[in-house]
Amino acid sequence: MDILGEVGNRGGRTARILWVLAAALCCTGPVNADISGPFAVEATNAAGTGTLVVELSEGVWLGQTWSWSLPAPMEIIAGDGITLVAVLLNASVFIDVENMDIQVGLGVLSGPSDTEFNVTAPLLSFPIIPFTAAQGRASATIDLTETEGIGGTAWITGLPLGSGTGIFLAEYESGTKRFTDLVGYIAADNGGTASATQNDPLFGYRPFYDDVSDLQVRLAFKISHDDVAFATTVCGATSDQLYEAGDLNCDGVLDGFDIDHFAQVIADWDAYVADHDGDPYPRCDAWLADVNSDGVVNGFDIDTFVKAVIG
Ligand SMILES: [Ca+2]
Ligand SMILES: [Ca+2]
Repeated sequence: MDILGEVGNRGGRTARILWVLAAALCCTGPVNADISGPFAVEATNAAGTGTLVVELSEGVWLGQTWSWSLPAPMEIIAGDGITLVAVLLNASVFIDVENMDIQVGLGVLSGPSDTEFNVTAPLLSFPIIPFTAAQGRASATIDLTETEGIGGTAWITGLPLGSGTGIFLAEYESGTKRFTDLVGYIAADNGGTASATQNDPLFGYRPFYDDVSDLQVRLAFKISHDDVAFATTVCGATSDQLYEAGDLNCDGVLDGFDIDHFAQVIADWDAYVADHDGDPYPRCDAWLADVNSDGVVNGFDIDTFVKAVIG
């Protein structure tokens, strides 16, 4: 029992403290949450490239939220200072820092040639949410209108063309990892309209299966010339424990299949950690073995675990 106690304590105290700290931060709101970087819209077509960059100082901070909206439609002009690339009909960003939510709205009129848009919202950072609790959601809606009415069609597609990449991207880890991408392609007939909505997941939140410490929303799309699109997207994260204590194989259920994994943690913490990093077993957290919640993983957890499995 002494040996097991040592196993539980060795190298684990610090981790436990960090884990408790992270949990405390999650449940009292991400006090160290912050946003960084500008809201940027870049439009490119045969006429050139034009950019709108909105710095954080241009938006409005209201308690735990930051927002900005375009006061009036705005022409996006190419680098030559003269040539029209596209028109921004509306644009708005709302970031709820406390609740880890980002909303972006955008209306564009494509230029005289097919136009690419790259839109990036500020990065929302927060204290790390461990993979055992990190969950996210994203939804997007787009309305497309064909404006010429002379036998034309309108289309809008994610970038790069043909890859199936969504128009809306919800990313994390400074944009290096993808949570989801939504709405790949829609089209409208001559003078007509088309719209699409997609939610991931359909309701509520789903696991990232990864540690998460920031979120970013991007829109990357190409739209046919002279056509109009209005897009809105929402992306958010939440911290909600996914696995109950004792679920040592992290399959979401506490049952007999956890016994071998629990026994391994108690006997050999390091071996458990090595085996549960995704190979050969799914990533899981050895601290879930602290079923009696005394802050230590050791033989004193066995009785509680057995009762939990049987009960
Ligand atoms: Ca299980
Ligand atoms: Ca314990």
